[in-house]
Amino acid sequence: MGLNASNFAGIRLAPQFQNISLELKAARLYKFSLPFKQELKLKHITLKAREGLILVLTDTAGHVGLGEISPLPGFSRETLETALYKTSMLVDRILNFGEFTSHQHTEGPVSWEKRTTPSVVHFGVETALLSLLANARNLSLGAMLYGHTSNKIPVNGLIRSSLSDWVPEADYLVGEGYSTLKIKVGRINAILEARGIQEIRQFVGPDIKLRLDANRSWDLDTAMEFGKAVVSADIEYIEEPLENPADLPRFYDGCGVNFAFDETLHRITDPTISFASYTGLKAFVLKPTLIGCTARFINLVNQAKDQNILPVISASYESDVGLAVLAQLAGSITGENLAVGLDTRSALTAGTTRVPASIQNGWMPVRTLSTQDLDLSACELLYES
Ligand code: OSB
Ligand code: MG
Repeated sequence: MGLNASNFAGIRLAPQFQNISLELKAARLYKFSLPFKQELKLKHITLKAREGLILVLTDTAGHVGLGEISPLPGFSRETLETALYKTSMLVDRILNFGEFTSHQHTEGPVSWEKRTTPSVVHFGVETALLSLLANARNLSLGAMLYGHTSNKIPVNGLIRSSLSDWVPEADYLVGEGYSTLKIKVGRINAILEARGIQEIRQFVGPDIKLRLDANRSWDLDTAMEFGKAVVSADIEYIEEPLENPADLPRFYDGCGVNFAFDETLHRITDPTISFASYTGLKAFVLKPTLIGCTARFINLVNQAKDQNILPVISASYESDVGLAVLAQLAGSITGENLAVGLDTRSALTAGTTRVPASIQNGWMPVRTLSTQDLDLSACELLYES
C-alpha cells in the first residue's frame, strides 16, 4: 500500500522532504517487560517493571521504522491491553487499506464529534512511520522534520531519592558531568525539603542549574512557603507545584520562583488556549508519550518558542527505542542549548537495544536505530502482518 507523506500525520516535513511516499510491507509488534532496579514510586502508583510495545515497520525496499508504545500506569489513559488492541487495529488499517488516521490535530476549535482523544498509540505509530521515512533517507527523525540536528543533547540528572540522600546524589551526578539537576519534591514536609534544596545549592555552587518537580503536591499556602524558602537558591523552575494550576500566577507573585507545566499539558483539550496570562511560566515539560499526538506536541513546541517558554522534551520511562526517538526530536528542537528530561534509562535493569541509551558527561548521543541495533530477545512477539 502507498501513503503520500507531504503532510504527514498533520506534520509538515522539512521542505526538501515533502512529497515523499511510502510503500509499507510488514509490521511486527513486540511486548517487553523490563524490571526497575528499585520499585519506581510515582504519584499514584508504584511500579516493579516497565511494560510496553515495540512496533517494527518495514517497507518494500527493506527500510525499517521503529516506534514505542508504552502507556505509563497512573499517567496514560490506556492500559497495555487497550494500547495493544488500538495499535493492531491502526496498523491493520494502514497495511491493508493504506489508510492512516492519525490523531486529528487541528489548531482551531473543533466540534466534539470531530475531536479524537490523542493516545500513546498515535505517538508510537506516527513516530514509527516517520522513522521509516527518515531511515530511508539516512536521517534522524528530527533532521527530517526540521532540516538540522545536533549529535548530542544535554540531560538533567534526576534525583528521586529520599531527602537524606540528596546531597550525596547531587555530588555523584555533578561528578558524572551533569550541569543541570532535577529534584523531586513534595513528598515530605515542605520546609524540610526547602532546607535540603538550599543544602544542594551550597554544595554544588552557583554554576549548576537546579530544577524541581512537585507533581501537584501542594496547596497554594504550602507552595508559597516552600517557594519563599528556596527563592534565594536560584531555582530555574519548579514543575507543577500546585494541586490547582489555576493559582500558579498567585504562586509566582507570592514567592518569585518560576514554574513549569507538565501534567497540565496532558489535559488541555482546547489547542487555542493562550498561556500569556501566566507570568512566571518558564518551561513546558513536554512528554510526547503522554501528550500522545506528534502534531500537538510540535504545536506546543512552537507555542513555547513563540512565547519565550523553554520546551523541555522529557521521557516517561520509555525503553531505549522510545528514548532514541525522543533524543532525535530534542536534537533538532533544542539541540545543545537546553538540558532535556531523558535521564530515566538508568532506573531500568535492561532494555530493548543491544547498546543502552547512554549518557556520558551529562550528554546523550542522538542516535538512529536499525533492526541490527534491537535486542528483543526478552520480548514476546504479539502481532505480525
Ligand atoms: O513527574 O516529571 C515527572 C517521568 C514520568 C512521569 C512523570 C515524571 C517523569 C520524569 C521524567 O520526571 C524525567 C525528567 O523530566 O527529567
Ligand atoms: Mg513533572
